[in-house]
Amino acid sequence: HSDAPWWTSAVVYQVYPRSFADSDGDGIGDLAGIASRLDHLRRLGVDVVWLSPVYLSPHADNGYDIADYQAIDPVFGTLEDFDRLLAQVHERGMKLVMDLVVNHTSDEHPWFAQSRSSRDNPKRDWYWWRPPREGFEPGAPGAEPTNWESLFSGPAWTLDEATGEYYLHLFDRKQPDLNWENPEVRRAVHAMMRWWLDRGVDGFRMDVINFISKDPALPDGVTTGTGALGDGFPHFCTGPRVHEFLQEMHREVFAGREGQFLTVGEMPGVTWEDARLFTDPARREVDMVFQFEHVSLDHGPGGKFDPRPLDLRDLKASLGRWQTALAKTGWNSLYWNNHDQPRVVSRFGDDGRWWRESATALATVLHLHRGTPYVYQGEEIGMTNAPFAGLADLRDVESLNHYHRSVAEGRSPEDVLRGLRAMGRDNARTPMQWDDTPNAGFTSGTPWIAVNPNHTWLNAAAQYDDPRSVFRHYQRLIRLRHTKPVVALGEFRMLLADDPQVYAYERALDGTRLLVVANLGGTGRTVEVAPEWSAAEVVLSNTEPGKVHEGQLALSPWAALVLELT
Ligand code: TEU
Repeated sequence: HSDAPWWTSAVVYQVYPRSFADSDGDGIGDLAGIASRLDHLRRLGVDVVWLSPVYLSPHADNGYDIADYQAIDPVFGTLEDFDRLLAQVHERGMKLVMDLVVNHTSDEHPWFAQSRSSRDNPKRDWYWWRPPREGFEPGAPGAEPTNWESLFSGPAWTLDEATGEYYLHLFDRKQPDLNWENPEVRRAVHAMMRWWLDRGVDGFRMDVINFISKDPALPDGVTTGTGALGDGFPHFCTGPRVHEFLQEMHREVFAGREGQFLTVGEMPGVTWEDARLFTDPARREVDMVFQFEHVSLDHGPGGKFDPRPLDLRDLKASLGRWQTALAKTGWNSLYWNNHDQPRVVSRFGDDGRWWRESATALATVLHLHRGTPYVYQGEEIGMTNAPFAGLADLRDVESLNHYHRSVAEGRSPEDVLRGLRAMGRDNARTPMQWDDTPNAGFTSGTPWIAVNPNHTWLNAAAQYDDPRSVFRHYQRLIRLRHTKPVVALGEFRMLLADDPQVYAYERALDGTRLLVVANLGGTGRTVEVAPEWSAAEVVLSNTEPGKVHEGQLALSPWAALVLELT
């Protein structure tokens, strides 16, 4: 298996710089703070650090709105700080991957400032400008060029009074979409990427990269109900030229360079059929993608802020389908959490009585699939959702836009808040809990978003030396991937697909077999397993492991174990 790419046995750790570690007491995390905590990552054993955006930004969307791709935002430090951090990451044998946010820029990027300045500015065509809908005055209700709804609520078009035209923004109005049809735009992006690779970075996580090719006809989307906005998704998700654009990027940026890079495309709405194309090595597009199917299964009829309980059978069917689809061609990435998702132990686990057991059981299930696992900061210590009391505690533009629009439409504030508490992105963005001091060791100042009060007992310092801790369990899972080829490369076979409480599967490679069994519920369960497993070795367990006896295995609440047969 020596020809398998290095990232098949690697684990990636995502740092959300704003909330990781603050070195200067301004309440916002920074590059020097990250540098001061690299030993935590070494201890955990991860191979790659992915940094969410640290570029110059007005922070309308916490850095996913970039005003200069080649400058570090002063709130995070300087380019010298960045170079120092990169060197320190490399000294510890890890790689550093940057976030690449090129579907859109900030409206404060000089490119957009020029583009909006006049209809005949040379950069006008770098963004999507359109006149009002035929027969409508600029600014009149319904005058937007298409009926698309923004992913952050409201119309996806904003009128710019100066020239009387609208610009497209799939996200916030401060995030105008770049026009990838224009080859100058693509060349500027490629040059910027080469500049970062020349500095020594090891790859890119590409933000909503399957949105960069829009159907240039810009058709209206389907609406549900009168006066409702339309669904533009079919017209910008995995659009007509996206594969061409990614192949071109690969040629222009990566071809002929020494190095062991990692590219991962974030792709909301991507299907496994498309994912196989995106990650087929022969096509030279990206190494792997972030898909969204498994984190949409608990969305209710009203969307993500109207959650419903997860049916474990749906999760198994979904993740199992992706395992099968990318078994021969392509590669999966594996994640429960990132800066956009609520905390998994609160979402699919039990952050009360079975906190430790459910955090470790969920980790076990995820990490032993075939694919590259991603750990989001705080997940490795079992951080939970935050007890947001009200609107004043929230910071996220998606949540705030959703709140204001829903309340304006007549929904009760308490009802809207309930959805935000369960699903809002701020749950993932509270400061990293290093220790039990007043600000959890995150800052000496006032944190930009409140620290979760449970940091008094839930923190990294309390877990390093406790062999049963969530942290130590993640450490063991990462080591298993590094040391056992069957974890990285073995074939995957789902077991007990119809069981609503137990997640079980087998991995196999060259005569080595692993059995992963997890009880994802708060009651004890007994499951049937093939009798040969009674002779197997327990390689990992989050509780006192049961034994296979006459083909039966007893599992306590949230018990997870891994057996190996050679
Ligand atoms: O997110 C893309 C995305 O579609 C969602 O995950 C998004 O966070 C939202 O919750 C949809 O309901 C990426 C980034 O990860 C996110 O932080 C940015 O806000 C977004 O793109 C725009 O750059």
